[in-house]
Amino acid sequence: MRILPLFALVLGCTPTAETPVPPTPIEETGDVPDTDVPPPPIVDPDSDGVDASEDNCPDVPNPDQLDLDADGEGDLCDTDLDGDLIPNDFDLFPEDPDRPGRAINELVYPHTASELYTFNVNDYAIELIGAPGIGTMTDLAIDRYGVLWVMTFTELYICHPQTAECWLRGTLPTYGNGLTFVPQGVLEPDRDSLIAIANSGGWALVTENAGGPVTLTPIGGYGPGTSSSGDAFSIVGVGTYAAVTTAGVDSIVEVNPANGSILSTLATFPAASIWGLAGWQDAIYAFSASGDVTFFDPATGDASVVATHPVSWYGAGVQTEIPDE
Ligand SMILES: [Ca+2]
Ligand SMILES: [Ca+2]
Ligand SMILES: [Ca+2]
Ligand SMILES: [Ca+2]
Repeated sequence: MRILPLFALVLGCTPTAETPVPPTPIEETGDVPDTDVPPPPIVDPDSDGVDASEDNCPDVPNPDQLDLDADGEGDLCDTDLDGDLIPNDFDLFPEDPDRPGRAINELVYPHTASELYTFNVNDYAIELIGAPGIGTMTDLAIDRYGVLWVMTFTELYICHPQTAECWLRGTLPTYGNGLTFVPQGVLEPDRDSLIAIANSGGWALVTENAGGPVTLTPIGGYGPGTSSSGDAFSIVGVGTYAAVTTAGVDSIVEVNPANGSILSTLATFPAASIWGLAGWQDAIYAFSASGDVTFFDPATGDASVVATHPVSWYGAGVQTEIPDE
């Protein structure tokens, strides 16, 4: 009868019970347990205290990491600070994404003496942007980033392509009749070049001087006997074309963008005064003093009036590069 309690006692000491584990002796080999390894030193080539893997300007010291447009490129190394797709060097307001505004794809920009318009290359719709109130506008030009420049008889402006707000850039030493950009690489390696065209047909490179009188450097022109009818345009991959007057008749010519010399005559318009010229892929649009817009195909020579507006067109402009978007 004493066997059962003993059996119970034996069961209470089964191997399932916890048994104390003696501490592992620290080996005296000099090894340090993994949990005590210090973090590796940060990689910081510009020494601004921010690890290169997280530094929004890895090569420029910018401990504040400021990033105005939140595009992951810090302000000190972002070539387009405000993210409006106009690089800082060409952005009159490099910290304002809403100014100076960009031309919209598939629109060209005709104007009258006082009003800016858009002309849609797909449906030929004409829309009024507004009246800048800067005096008589003789022509406009648009660079590859979509920045729109306007020339009056006496001054040069940048104007917003959606609001018609304008900002003075300089005064003109002489009267100009036409304005265009020619693409970068033609006259200047790293920028589109602004060209003013005189009534006589002379071409001059426009250089700004901090808001003062701009410098006009003659580079060529249409040649003897041919004057400017009012405009020219140049698009990468499309060509450089001008509206000229010879013996009282207006024509569209292809010109050398480096000096304005005439390469060939594409069409003559005995009955029209072509004061504005713009284009798009496989298309030239002539804006006349009568308000007509004539489509001209430089490959086939076909021409037809595609729109008319009750105004007198004074000029037109289109950017130097057709966007991919
Ligand atoms: Ca940095
Ligand atoms: Ca940025
Ligand atoms: Ca910008
Ligand atoms: Ca801007």
